[in-house]
Amino acid sequence: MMDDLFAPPAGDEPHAERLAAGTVLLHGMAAPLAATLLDDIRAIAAQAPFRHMVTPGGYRMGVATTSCGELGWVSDPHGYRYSRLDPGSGQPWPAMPDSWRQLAGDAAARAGFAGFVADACLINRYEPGCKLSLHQDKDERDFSAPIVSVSLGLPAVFELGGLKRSERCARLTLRHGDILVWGGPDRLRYHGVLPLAGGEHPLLGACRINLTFRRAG
Ligand SMILES: O=C(O)CCC(=O)C(=O)O
Repeated sequence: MMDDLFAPPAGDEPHAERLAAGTVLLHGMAAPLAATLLDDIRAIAAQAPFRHMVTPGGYRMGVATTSCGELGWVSDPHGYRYSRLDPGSGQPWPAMPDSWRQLAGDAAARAGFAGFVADACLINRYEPGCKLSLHQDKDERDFSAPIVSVSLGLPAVFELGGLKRSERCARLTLRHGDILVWGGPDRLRYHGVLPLAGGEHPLLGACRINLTFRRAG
């Protein structure tokens, strides 16, 4: 892992906080790019609108999702999986902006995972009250690549558990511009998001958007 990780941030370097052997929180790293990310999200959602997917158990998800990249995450009564086509339109998912792939690769490298090239980005939109239950990200083909998760808008309380659902969760607040990276020994940690508290973010209003970059295929 990187020796300089705990050094005070120099210049524009984000402050990196190691939370576990393979988990690093990059405070505010995406904040300078937020306006561009939001423009891109609007363009992606114009092609592939946010929707509330249905879980294999038949529940409508409270979090609204869309995707970009070669693969998009989908859920329906047949299960969770990645698909090259948006089931809503039958068309390929919108391309992932190069700047997004770069940001995710830079964040992964800062966290000690050099060479990360995302092929999927799940875009989650939370409104106050929305939560994401504790789960593992295990629909990807290869677990050697980390997960890179960018938070925008209202703050959220993220639960970081262990490799078993029963393990106690740590709680951390993810704020606008934060990037959380987990991989290596932490790649299959359970995680989730507590119900989003109300509020008004200057850029996003009463909403939080999370971009989750993965190497899925
Ligand atoms: O919104 C978040 O911070 C986490 C998203 C997540 O866990 C997921 O998409 O699997």
